[in-house]
Amino acid sequence: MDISPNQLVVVSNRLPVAIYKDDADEWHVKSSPGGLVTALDPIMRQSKGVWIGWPGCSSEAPAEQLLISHSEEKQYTLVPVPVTEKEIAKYYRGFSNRTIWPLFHDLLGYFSFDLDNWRVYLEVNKRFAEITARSIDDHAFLWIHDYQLIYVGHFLREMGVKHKLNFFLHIPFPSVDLFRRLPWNQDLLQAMLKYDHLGFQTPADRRNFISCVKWLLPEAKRVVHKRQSVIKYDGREILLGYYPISIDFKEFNDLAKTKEVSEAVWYLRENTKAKSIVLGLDRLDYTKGIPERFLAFERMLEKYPDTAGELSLLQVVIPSRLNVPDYQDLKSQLDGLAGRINARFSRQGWTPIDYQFRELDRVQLVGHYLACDIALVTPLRDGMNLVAKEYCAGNIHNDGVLILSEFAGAAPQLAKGALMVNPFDLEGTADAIYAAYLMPKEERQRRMRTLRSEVKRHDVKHWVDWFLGSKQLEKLDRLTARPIESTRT
Ligand code: GDG
Repeated sequence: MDISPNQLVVVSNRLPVAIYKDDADEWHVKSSPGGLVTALDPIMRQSKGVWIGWPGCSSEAPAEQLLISHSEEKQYTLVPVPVTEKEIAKYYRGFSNRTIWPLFHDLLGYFSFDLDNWRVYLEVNKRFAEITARSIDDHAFLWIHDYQLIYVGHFLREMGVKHKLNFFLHIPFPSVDLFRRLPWNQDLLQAMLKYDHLGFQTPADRRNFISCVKWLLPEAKRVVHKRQSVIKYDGREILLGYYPISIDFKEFNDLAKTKEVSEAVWYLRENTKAKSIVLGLDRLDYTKGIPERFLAFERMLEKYPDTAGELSLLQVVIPSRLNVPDYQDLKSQLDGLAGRINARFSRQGWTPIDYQFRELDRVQLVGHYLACDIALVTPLRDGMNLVAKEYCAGNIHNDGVLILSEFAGAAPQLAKGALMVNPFDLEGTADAIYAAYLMPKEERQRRMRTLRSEVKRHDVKHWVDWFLGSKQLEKLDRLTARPIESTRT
C-alpha cells in the first residue's frame, strides 16, 4: 500500500474503544469494531500511530490507565480526551447535533443555535487540539475527522503546530443558501481553511464548499488542475478532494458464507410468513427518512393490493442519541406509524411492518442482509450510507435488489445497479418497491453484480489509501492561482 511512513495520528470524537462501568462498579474497555478501524489498524500499527478521542465515559473514569493495556494489545497508542457530561450536552448534543448536523443535512426544521453551545464547542475543540499537540512527533501525519472537530486545525495552528493538517468530513456539506443561515458561517469556513487538505464524500459536497468560500470569503482564490482543486487563502494553499468512504467488502462477503450467518438467515426466513422481505436498517435519525419509508410502504400496499400477505417490511432501528428531544419525538412518531399501518393492513399470519428497536450483532446484521430480498435505503440526506454498501457486500447470491435514495452520498457510485428514488416522493418509492418485488431474477442478478463489483473495487482500504497515499499534497506546489469566480467547480 502506498502510505506515508510517518506516524499516523487520527483524531476523532470517539476513540475506537469504549470505557464503561459494569454492575459491580468496575471499569472496563471494549473495542468498537467498524470498517474505519479495520482499515486503519494495520497502518496505525506499522506507523506506531496514535488515535486521540473521547472514550465515551464520564471524566471520573481512570481512562489513561485503562487504555495502556489496550494500547499494547492494539500495538498503537490510544489517547483519551476527557469531556464532562455538561460539555457533552453542549458540544456534542448541542452545537454538533442540533446545529451542524441538521444544517449540513438540509433539514432546517431541526436547526437551532445557542451561543453557549458554540462556546463550549470551541473549548472542547481546543482541548482536543492541546492533547493532539502533546501527542505527536515531528513527522506525524495528522488526520482529523468530522463535524464535531472542525476547529481542531484552527487551534493547532494557534499553538504553532506546523504539520500538514488533513481533515475528512463524513457528513454532507450544504449549499451556500443553507450554510449562510449559520451565524458563525465565515468563522467555520476560515477554520476549515486552516487545514492543508480537506476531504469530502462526494463532488457535490466539495462543490458546495467551494461556492460557500466564493460567497463568504471573496478574497480566496481557486486553482484547478486536472481533478485537483486548491484554494489559496491567507497565504496558504488548501487541497480539496472527494473520497467516498466505503466498507471492508471482504469482511462482509466472507461472513455471509459462514454457518452462523446461514443459521441466522434460516431463522429469519422461518419466522416470516411473507414471500419477500424488504429490509430497512438505520440508526434512529431523522435524516434517514424512516417515517417517509413507512408511508411509502403503506402507499404500495394501497396501490398494489396483490402484495398483501406477500411482502413485509422488516425495519430495524438502532437506538441512537435518545437524550436529544428530536430523536425521542422521532421514536414516538415511528411507534405510532407502525402501529397505525399494521392495524390497517394486518391479517391472520401476516403483519406488513415488522418494526424492531434494537441493536444487532455482526452475525445477525449480515444475516439480515442475506435474508432480505430488497433493501430500502432511503435517507433524506446522507454523507455516504454504509448500509447500502454492506447490503451489496453481504449479498453473496447476487439476487437482492437495492432501492437507494438519490440524496445518499453513495448514489453516484451505486446508481447503475440500484433502483434510484426520491424519498420525499412516496408514490415513486411505492412504485420502486413494487418493481423490485416483480423484478425477474436475471435483472436482479445483473444489477447486483454491478453493485458488488463497484463496492469491492472501492472498498475502505482503497479509501484510506486514496486519502493518505494520494501524494496530492505534493502537487500543491505545481499549481498556479486564479480567482474562484472564473473557474467551474
Ligand atoms: C456517518 C454518516 C457515513 C447499524 N446497525 C447496526 C450496525 N450498524 C452499522 C452499519 C453501518 C453503520 O452502523 C451505519 O453507517 P451509516 O453510513 O449508514 O450511517 P451513520 O452512522 O450516520 O454514519 C454516513 C458514515 O458516517 C461514514 O462516513 O456513511 O453518511 O452519517 O456500518 O453496519 N452495526 C451492528 N449492529 C447494528 O444493529 N453491529
